[in-house]
Formats: sequence, C-alpha cells, structure tokens
Amino acid sequence: MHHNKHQLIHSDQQAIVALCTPRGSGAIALIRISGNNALPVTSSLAHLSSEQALIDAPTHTIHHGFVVDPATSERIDEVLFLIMRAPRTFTGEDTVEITAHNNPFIIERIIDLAVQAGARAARPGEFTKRAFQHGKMDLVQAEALNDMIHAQTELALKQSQAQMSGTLSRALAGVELQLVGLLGYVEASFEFLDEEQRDLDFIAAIRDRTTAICDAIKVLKQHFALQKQVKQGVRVALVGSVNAGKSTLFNALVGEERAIVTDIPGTTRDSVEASVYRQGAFWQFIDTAGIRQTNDLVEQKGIDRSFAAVQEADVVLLVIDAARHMTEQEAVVYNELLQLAGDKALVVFNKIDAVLSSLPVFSVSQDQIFHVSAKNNEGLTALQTAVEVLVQALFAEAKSPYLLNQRQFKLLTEIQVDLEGIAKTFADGVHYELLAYHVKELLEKVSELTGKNVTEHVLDMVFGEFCVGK
Ligand SMILES: Nc1nc2c(ncn2[C@@H]2O[C@H](COP(=O)(O)OP(=O)(O)O)[C@@H](O)[C@H]2O)c(=O)[nH]1
Ligand SMILES: [Mg+2]
Repeated sequence: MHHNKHQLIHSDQQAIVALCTPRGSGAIALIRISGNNALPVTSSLAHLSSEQALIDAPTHTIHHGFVVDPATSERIDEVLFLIMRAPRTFTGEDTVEITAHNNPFIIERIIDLAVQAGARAARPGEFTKRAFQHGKMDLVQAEALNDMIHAQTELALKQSQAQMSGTLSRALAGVELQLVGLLGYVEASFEFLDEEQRDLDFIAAIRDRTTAICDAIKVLKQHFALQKQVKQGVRVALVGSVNAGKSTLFNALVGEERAIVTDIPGTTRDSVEASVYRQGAFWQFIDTAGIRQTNDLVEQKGIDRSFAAVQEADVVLLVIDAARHMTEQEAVVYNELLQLAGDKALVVFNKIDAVLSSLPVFSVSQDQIFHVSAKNNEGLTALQTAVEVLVQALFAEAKSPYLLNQRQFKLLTEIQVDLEGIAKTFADGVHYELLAYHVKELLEKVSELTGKNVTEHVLDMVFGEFCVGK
C-alpha cells in the first residue's frame, strides 16, 4: 500500500507481547508476540511435540507443544503455536500467537518469559500501530478497526467494517484528488495563461472547484451529530417524581427485575442502568432516582439529576403517578423537563388501575401521552411501540455511510473552513501564489487524516484509545 512519510517515524522493531483475549473466564487465551525477534524469543521458550525447533518452522503453520521455562525446563502450559512470518501478518512483522489455557498465572508466566527472552509488554493499540507503520492499513482504517471492536449496534458494525475495507479512505482520497486538481489549475493558470484571460475564467473556475470540494466534505460530515446512537446505542431515561412507579416500569420494559422496587419513597438513590439488545442495537434503559418532595418542597438534587438524564437521553419517559394529585411545584418541574426533552419525550401516566378522576394536562401532542399500569402490565405494548418508533427515526436519520470520529470531523471542518476562506479572499482580488500556498496546506491536512503525514503525537493519541492486545 502506501509508502509514506509515516514510515520515517522511528518504529522500534523489538518484539512486543500481550494477551489479546479478555481477562477472566473462558477456556482459551491468546498471547501474541510480534516483532523482528518474535521467532527467536518464542523459540527460546517453546518445546514443540515434533521436537523441531520453532525457529525452523515454515510460515503459517500451527504446532502443538509446551511453553517451558528455559532456566528450569519447567513446563508452564500445553499450548498451540501459530507461526507467521512477515510480511503476511496483521502487523506486517514476524508474529507468533500462542493459544494457552486461560489462567491468569499461566498467562503472566508466559508473558514474563517472553519479556525475559527479549520482548517487551505491548502498549495499548501497539499491534495496530505497527500494522499502520508497515503500511498494512491507513490511519482511517485503523480507527475503523477500533470502532468495529466497540460497535454497539449492527449498523455501526457494518459501517466500521466497510471503513476497514477502505470506503472512507477512498472518499478522502477523492477529496485529495480534487485539491490536487485545484492546485494544478492554480499553478497552470499562473504560469501559462495571459493576464487578461486568466483573471476572467480563473475566478469562476476556482469558485466552482472550491465549492465542489466543500460540498464533498459536507456530505462526509453529514450526520456526524447523529452518529452517537449508531455508535453507542440508544439511551431511554425514566424520570419523574419518587414513587411514581419508574422502577416498576423500568423492570417491565427491561423484562427483568433489575431495579429495586419498594413503596418507601426514594429507594432508588442513584440511577440504575440496564442494557438490552433490541432491533440490532444496544438500548440503555436508565432508571433515575426521581424527584423527591419533602414538606411541600421539591428537592433540588433530584431535579438536577433528572435534567442531566434528560439531556443525555435519546428517549425520555416522564412517569407521572396517576393515583395522586400533582402538586403545583411538580407541574412546574414536569413542564420544564418536557420543554427540554421536546420531541424525544413521552408522558406516561402510571397506576391507571388506581386512577384519579381527572389527570393533569400537558402541552404535548396526544400521541406523546400514554396510560399504563406498570404493575399490572397494562398499556405497555403501546408505550413500547412508541419508543421503538422514536428509536427507528433516530437510526433512519443517521444513515450516513461513514462513521467519523472527533479527530476526523475536526480536520474535515478545518479544511472546509479554510476552503470557504479561500473563496472569500477571492472577492478581494486574486493572489495566485498565496492561493497555491493555501491549497498545499490543505493537502497536508488531508494527509493528516489518512495518516500519510502525521506526527508521533497524533499516532499516540489515535492508538492510545485502543486496548492492550489490539
Ligand atoms: N397501583 C399501582 N401501583 C404501582 C404501579 N406501579 C408501581 N406501583 C407502586 O408504586 C410504588 C412505587 O413504585 P416504584 O417503582 O418503586 O416507584 P419509583 O420511586 O418511581 O421508582 C410501589 O409500591 C409500586 O408497587 C401501578 O401501575 N399501579
Ligand atoms: Mg425507583
């Protein structure tokens, strides 16, 4: 792939070692060793059943054997060694993967032995960083890999997989090509065309080209704000007064006894969250502590927490106790909460089995109002459906083909702003050299996106978000 400046960034080739599977329960653990000396390092602590020396094994072969402590010949574990020589490996370096039994003492010993033999513990994201440094993928693909591992919805998974195969990289390459075209045009016009004619055609052509590039960037940036749900799943928050039945409703919606329900007001001290997998996404239900009323005073802390929950949520269920009268203060707080939540709010009158003669009125549309009995499972289907409709609308809006992260979004925005700046400069007269200079700067920013021209600092920021073993 690319042979770019980034390869000039010093990369030490010393073998790195890490556990690549999660710690904790599970039968098998995978330890990866990658680097120039990965084979000699592993060979020194490997005893293959074939009696062959590991270092002589052909590439892309699997061998049964034991990890042994070379100092004492003690057998640490019975394992499989997967041997892969560069360059046809994930990192592009010689790599050995050891499949061991998943016991923390075994894993610790194997890693220790590898370190004693000349490897060092890998830093977060270091395997992927090396894959990037060896031209196995560009920065955008590496970031997509991280997104894929952490995808909380099927849509996010699909988009990050597409990005790993290079869809976003290609789109960025398209922007780069447009900029190169613009630069070429600027320089050609500057050198070849005669003054008169140049000024006339030039301005219009430059405008067209900068506008086209801006439009392309706008398409890429579209829906960035809506990606949150695609990436992280949706948040459904239950707010309202203490004892309204939020926890009962929460349990009914989640389908498990996740929150504690009692008739002592204020049982749920902090918010309780439950994650369920529905319609290709993780849904986070949040049961808040609720708004408490003491001696006719509404406790401010509960209000603050409710507002915070509404702010962060994608769907808000304002649960109201239909079995008692609403106080004036509650009415004020509820209306403020509804105002903040807007379209994402549903008003849920709970306890309709014990309903008062008249229910309070809120200024929301009729299809935002529901009457349920969480305790008796009444009216819940209609409420569930309404929540699903709101969630579907969120995903329908967020159907851009790309997932951008903050870094990418920020760089694209900078490029767009600079381009718009160029267009404005033109209104005051054409300065060709300056223009060429600006376009070159923009080209550098684009290559910072794909990683062709990045500093070690940027790399550390990108790969630092990964986990150890990735
Ligand atoms: N009659 C009736 N009582 C309910 C209903 N939902 C909850 N409750 C009762 O209301 C009380 C408070 O419920 P809880 O879920 O803890 O309220 P929270 O403080 O809002 O979380 C409990 O005694 C529940 O059994 C309902 O639909 N009908
Ligand atoms: Mg509760």
